[in-house]
Amino acid sequence: MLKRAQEIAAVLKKADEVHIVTHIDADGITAGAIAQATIQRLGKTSSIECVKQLDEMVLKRLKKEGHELVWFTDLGSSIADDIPKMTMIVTDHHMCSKESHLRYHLNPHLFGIDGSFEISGAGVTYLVSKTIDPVNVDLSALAVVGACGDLQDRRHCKLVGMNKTFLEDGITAHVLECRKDIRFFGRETRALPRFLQYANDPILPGLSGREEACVSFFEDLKIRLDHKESARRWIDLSYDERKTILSALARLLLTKGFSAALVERMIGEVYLLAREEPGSELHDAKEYATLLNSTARYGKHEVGLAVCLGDRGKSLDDARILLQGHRQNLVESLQFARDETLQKRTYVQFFHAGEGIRDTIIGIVTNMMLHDENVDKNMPLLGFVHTENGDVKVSARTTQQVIERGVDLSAALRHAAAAVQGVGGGHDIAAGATIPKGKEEEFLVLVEQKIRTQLSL
Ligand SMILES: [Mn+2]
Repeated sequence: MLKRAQEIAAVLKKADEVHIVTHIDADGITAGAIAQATIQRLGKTSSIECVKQLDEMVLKRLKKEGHELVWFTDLGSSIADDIPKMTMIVTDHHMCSKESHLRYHLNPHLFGIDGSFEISGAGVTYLVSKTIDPVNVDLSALAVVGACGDLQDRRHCKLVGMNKTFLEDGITAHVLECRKDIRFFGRETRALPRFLQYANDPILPGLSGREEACVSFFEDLKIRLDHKESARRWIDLSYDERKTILSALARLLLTKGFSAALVERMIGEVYLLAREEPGSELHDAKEYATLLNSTARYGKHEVGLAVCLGDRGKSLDDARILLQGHRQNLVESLQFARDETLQKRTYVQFFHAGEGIRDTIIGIVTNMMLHDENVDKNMPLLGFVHTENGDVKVSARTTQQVIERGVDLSAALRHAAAAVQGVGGGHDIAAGATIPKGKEEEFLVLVEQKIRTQLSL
């Protein structure tokens, strides 16, 4: 992998101008920002764009625009062949076939490394950046934000593999800190009741999704929710208060029959951006990733990119406003998904949101739905939604326990989508596809066939 990174570094150093094409999620934005900072530091000109997916239309347009060099980050591994007269570099981590015809293609799967939890798109891009100039180690902070955005810490409740190396780079460069703490989202910014209400890994029986129950939970423990009229957050609590809460949560889970292993998932490594202000949306890597998601998924990728590249003025203000909107949208979309009847089949369960949910957040909503109390954790969940250009977007999510039985959603969706003239792929635990409208039933049958085969192997 390092050798390939060096080859790519050499190509980038020789170029005069680089056009970057990246994905619209947090990992994509951080990957794009790492690429852009790297090119800028080389004193070269760069331009950047974010796309929802890389299809023939985008490739055709890029070819027509006549770029000397295009650097694809967090996507591109699906490109079949090099395009004459346009040098293409790909730093991606999505599942891909080992026989790639692309010349400058860096993807962990080509080297037997798992791209779903050992390295993200931002990480692969950072590897090239660090190879170009060791001074770029400060960008490791963005690589860790990207990895957290892609939930790469989920399997082991901490970052492992190459991600861990990047974390160490960041600690050495004083841009990252690592702590052992509760893993729920919003340690730094969420008021305590909301902090528990939205916890989903593990879900908290009786508390997840119920604000009033969460308020009484804290009251019963004699934990004050406010201090001088401002809401207290997890980071405002004393050591003893945290201990009291954690033991109460552990008791709750154990009495409801959860395994000790699941209870332990509450605690893990959390990653802090040492140069950011504590209590801000940028201090915790997961919260940073969510802030970025709320820019690009609403067509404002330039805001997220500017924040990654250091703008703490107007762009950060704009990003915060977008985050508010994103939160509101998620709450409404999740409610919409809950109101849709969940349909259970033999090997999968699904809901079809029609026009009710934005296609850019269907993945997040499907993931939130999967952790809902009435959703079966033993089979994959698929969310369908109509896209602006008349197709259907599918997001599939499942749990670790299903993966361990041999299910690979990436392979299943890629196979089923291709059979109905669509495209699909992603990771074993989280995958997506775009298919023509009206092909949903045919697609579901094919996905189920594939999953049945995977389970029997
Ligand atoms: Mn990614």
